[in-house]
Amino acid sequence: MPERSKAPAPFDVAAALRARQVTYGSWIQLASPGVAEILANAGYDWIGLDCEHTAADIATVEAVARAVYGRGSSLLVRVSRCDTVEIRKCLDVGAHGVIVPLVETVEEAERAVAAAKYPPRGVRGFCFGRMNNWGVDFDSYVKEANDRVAVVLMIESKTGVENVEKIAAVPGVDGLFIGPYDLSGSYGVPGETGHPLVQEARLRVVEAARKAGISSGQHLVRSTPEIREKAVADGLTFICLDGDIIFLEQAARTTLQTTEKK
Ligand code: 3PY
Ligand code: MG
Repeated sequence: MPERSKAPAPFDVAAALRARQVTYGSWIQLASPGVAEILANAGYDWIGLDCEHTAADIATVEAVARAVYGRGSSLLVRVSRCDTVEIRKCLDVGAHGVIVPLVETVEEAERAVAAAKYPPRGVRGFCFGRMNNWGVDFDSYVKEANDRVAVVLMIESKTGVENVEKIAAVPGVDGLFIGPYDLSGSYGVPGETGHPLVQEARLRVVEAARKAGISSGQHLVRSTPEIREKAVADGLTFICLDGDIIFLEQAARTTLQTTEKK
């Protein structure tokens, strides 16, 4: 049987996180595979699909994984919670890594890592599935998955910040992702992401990641050139730029506002 040609490999986001290489991703909240295709075509290193605050479910993850496939970007899924089964299912339908919200303790960090890794490093179950080309690439996938699958943990509460040095040191954690909005709520200044308490917490996360030799990142929800430059200057390397709803809303509004109505 002739060998079918293979699609180009996705960006190795796990390696980039461990190398503390600056990468740029974007964010999907509209649960649309078409949006994923557009963002991947635009050249983002990785695409974050939000299943925590949106209608996206496991069928969406599979559809978006298919949309991203072969376009060079990797797909990270922000799961709805730190749950072994949810993490496993996202990886099995083709995500290249997970972003786990609201991690506050070493125990939660260890649970997230274990869910994403095959034994002996973790508890991920084996099967034939989308992630290994329906079993055709089972052996090579199993061999590489523990290093290729990215585990990013969100630090977005006071408790998480207080434990961040221990969380960052958990083997298998590739990056920490700051949640400025939830941090602001947790520090009693809801919505004030620029508040000194939030900024201090943010820099503590960056420093903990640096000391542990992993990346730290943040969703720059409405980014400007200054905000992007400051993020890199502050030591962030895993940078999420805007996202589908921001791009769409801004372009829709600007287009109409700059249209002369007759
Ligand atoms: C937060 O700011 O809480 C987030 O989760 C951003 O993605
Ligand atoms: Mg959050």
